[in-house]
Amino acid sequence: MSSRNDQLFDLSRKVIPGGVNSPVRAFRSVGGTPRFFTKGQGSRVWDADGKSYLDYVGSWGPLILGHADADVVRAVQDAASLGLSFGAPTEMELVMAEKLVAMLPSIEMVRLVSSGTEATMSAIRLARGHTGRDTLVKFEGCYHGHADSLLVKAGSGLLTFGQPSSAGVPADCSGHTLVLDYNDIDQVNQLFAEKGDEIACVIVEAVAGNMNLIKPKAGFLEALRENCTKHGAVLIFDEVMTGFRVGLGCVQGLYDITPDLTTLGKVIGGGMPVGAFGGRADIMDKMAPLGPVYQAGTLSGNPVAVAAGLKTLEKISAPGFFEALTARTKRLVDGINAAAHDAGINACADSVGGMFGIYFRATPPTSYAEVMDSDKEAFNRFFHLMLLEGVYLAPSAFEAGFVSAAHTDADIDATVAAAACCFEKLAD
Ligand code: KE4
Repeated sequence: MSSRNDQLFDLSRKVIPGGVNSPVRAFRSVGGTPRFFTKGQGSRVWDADGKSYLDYVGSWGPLILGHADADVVRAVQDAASLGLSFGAPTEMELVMAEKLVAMLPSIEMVRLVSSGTEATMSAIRLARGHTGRDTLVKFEGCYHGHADSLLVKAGSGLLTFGQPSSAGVPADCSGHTLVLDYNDIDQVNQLFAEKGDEIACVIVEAVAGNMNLIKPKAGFLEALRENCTKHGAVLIFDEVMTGFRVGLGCVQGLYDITPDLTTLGKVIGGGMPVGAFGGRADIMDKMAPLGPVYQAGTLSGNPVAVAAGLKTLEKISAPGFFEALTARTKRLVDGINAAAHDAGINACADSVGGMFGIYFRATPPTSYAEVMDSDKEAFNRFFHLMLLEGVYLAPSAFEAGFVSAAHTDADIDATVAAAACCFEKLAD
């Protein structure tokens, strides 16, 4: 008898492309039927068949407090009871803006939007408007949302412009985007030496999480900062995923690098749709209605969504929050490393703050090529074995995982035990 997940997936595919509202949810990378969740509470989610899972996706990062945090839910209910949206300024979004300015020294001014894609798309347009230049630099394997200029794969050579990575993106749109190798300092220096005065901005996941978790090599972020400063290009840290996930100071605080603009999302919405872009006031002043760079949004700064984000930011600012989250994530990673070693499986794990990566290769990758060199098929088998054990990982070998404050040591230990069992099965 087919499960309720199967039934719902069959029905969804009749009216929603691929049965999902975002492609990664469709399990195409790992195979099988996506789980339709009916409820989340703390560290757990329940699917349409009533099976529960320890959740390490957390809606792809936002749920740093866990599912249905009572304080966040109450903040949403209280805000909603006063009206869902006004399309006019509210004090709630002022409080959020002041909070972000207070939390991140690099942010002097900020604009709220409704998604990470809106944040990065707007930041790139702003950088182009500010510099009067068109060329955008990104890194292969980094994902910054689905704006046309970002759906670009590397050109045939370092200095050749990218080609569209999606149908529907005009070549002349991607033709302003250069794609470099993440962590390749020589490429950055060479590009700027040859084209520095043409570059409007560099956008980077300062800690990458969309090709699994990859940390910046020593000197990589510094090279971006120095070259952008020298050539008048705007350095954009896309912290949509890492913002208030790796620490209260974000990646820019961990590595003490000051970007010119920062994009945020996920955690600042606490599970509701909030994105933001902000940074140097002299750049942000170019935004309409002040300046010539246009951007807008019906629900930008929505007070109900912002209420969820503000309560989340308030709770993660509690003393010791990130020390505890980082330690718990490290407990998971250390347990997985030990289990893989004991089972003789060529796999490892690594973490930064409350996010982690599991890699089917001997060592954590430092580049896109190394990520591609991992055993994707082994990950896919592991993913499904863990699903059977009641552990829900990101349904792709090329995604990071997330621990929440609701995950207990017992949850972590149960997850490690499940991983050990799955590694043993893989070794058979
Ligand atoms: P959204 O438009 O999905 O809110 O944000 C886009 C985005 C921008 N920048 C970074 C660094 C991001 O990680 C994202 C979105 N992350 C993916 C997870 N890999 C969202 C999941 C999905 O696409 O469904």
